Amino acid sequence: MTITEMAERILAGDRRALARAITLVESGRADHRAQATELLETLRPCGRQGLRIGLSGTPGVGKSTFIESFGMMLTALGLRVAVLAVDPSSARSGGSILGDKTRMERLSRDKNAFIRPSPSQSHLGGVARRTREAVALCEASGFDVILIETVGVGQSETVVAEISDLFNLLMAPAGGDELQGVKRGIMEIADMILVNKADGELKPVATRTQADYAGALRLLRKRPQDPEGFPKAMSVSALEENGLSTAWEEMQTLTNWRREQGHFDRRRAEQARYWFEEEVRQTLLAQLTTPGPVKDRMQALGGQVATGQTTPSAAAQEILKTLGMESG
Ligand SMILES: Nc1nc2c(ncn2[C@@H]2O[C@H](COP(=O)(O)OP(=O)(O)OP(=O)(O)O)[C@@H](O)[C@H]2O)c(=O)[nH]1
Ligand SMILES: [Mg+2]
Repeated sequence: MTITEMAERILAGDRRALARAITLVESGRADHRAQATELLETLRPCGRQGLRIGLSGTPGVGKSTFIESFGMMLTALGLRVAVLAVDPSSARSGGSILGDKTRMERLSRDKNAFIRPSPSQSHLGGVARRTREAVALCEASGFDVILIETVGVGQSETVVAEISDLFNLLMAPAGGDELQGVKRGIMEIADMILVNKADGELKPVATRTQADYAGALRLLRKRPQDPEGFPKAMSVSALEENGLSTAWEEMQTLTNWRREQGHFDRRRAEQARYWFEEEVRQTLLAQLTTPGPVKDRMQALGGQVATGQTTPSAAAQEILKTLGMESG
C-alpha cells in the first residue's frame, strides 16, 4: 500500500488502514518514520477534528470500566469513539489495555469504536509522541471522540494532558488523609475530577470525597481557560453507569465555552509547538544515546575529560561539530 492509498483509505474510515498507519507511526525504523511523517503531512489538510479526552487514575480505580461504559454511551449517541493508551512502563502489572480489550468486551465489538493497545516502549516521551500522532490519524479517520488513557503513576498525566483538550482524573472514594496525598500538580492540570464507584455502600463516601475535591479545586487559583464553576468534581459509577451522561454534558459545556473564547484553538496551537520542540529535543538526545559513532565518540571524549586530557567545553564542542552544530 502506498502512502497516498493509505491516506485515502484512512479518510474513507477504513479501520485496517488506520491500524496499519498507527503501527507505522509507532515504528522505530528510520524508513518507517519518513513514511509516517509523509502520511501525517498528507492527512493534515483534511482538517478533521475530534474531541481529545485524557483520562488518568491509579490502578484499580476503574479506568477500563469507565471507558467501556462511557464509550458505549457515546456510541449510542451516534458518535465514533477511539481509545488509545499511554503506558508509563511496558512492565505494567495491572493489565495493559491489550488485556483490557477482553475486559472492554462490549466496546471492542462495537463497530463505532476502535480500541488500540498501547505500544510497548520503555521511554515515556517517545510513546506519547507517537500516541499524539495516532490521535491525529484517528481524527483523520473520522472519530468524534478520542479517549486517551494512562495510569496515574507520576509523569504520564502531564504528558497525556499535553495531548488532550480535556483532562479528567478518575478518583476512588477516600478519606481526608488520602486526599492530602494527591499531588497539587495533578489537581492543577485536571479539568474535571470524577469520583468513581459512587454506588452501593461506597456511595456516601464518594459523595463526601467529591465535596472535598470540589473544595480543594475552589482553593486553587482560577485559570483563564475555565468558566465559572470549573474545574468541577463529580461522582459517577462506571459499573452501574450512573452520572456518565451528566459528566458528558459538563465536558461539552466546558469545551463549547473554550471554543467560543478561543482557548480551545490556543491550547492546540501551544501543544503543537510543544510537540515540535519535543521532537527536536528527543531526536537530538537519541543521537547521543543510541549505539553509533556519536555515542562512541561521547564515550571516548568522556574518558579524556575525566583524565584531564581535555576540558569539558572543548570536548562538547567536538561533539556538537560532529552533529553539525557549533555553539557560539
Ligand atoms: N463498585 C464499583 N466497582 C467498580 C466501578 N468501576 C470499576 N469497578 C471495579 O474496580 C475494579 C478495577 O476496575 P478496572 O476498570 O479494571 O480499573 P482500572 O483503573 O482499569 O485498573 P488498571 O487497568 O489495573 O489500572 C474492578 O473489579 C471493577 O469491577 C464502579 O463504578 N463501582
Ligand atoms: Mg485498566
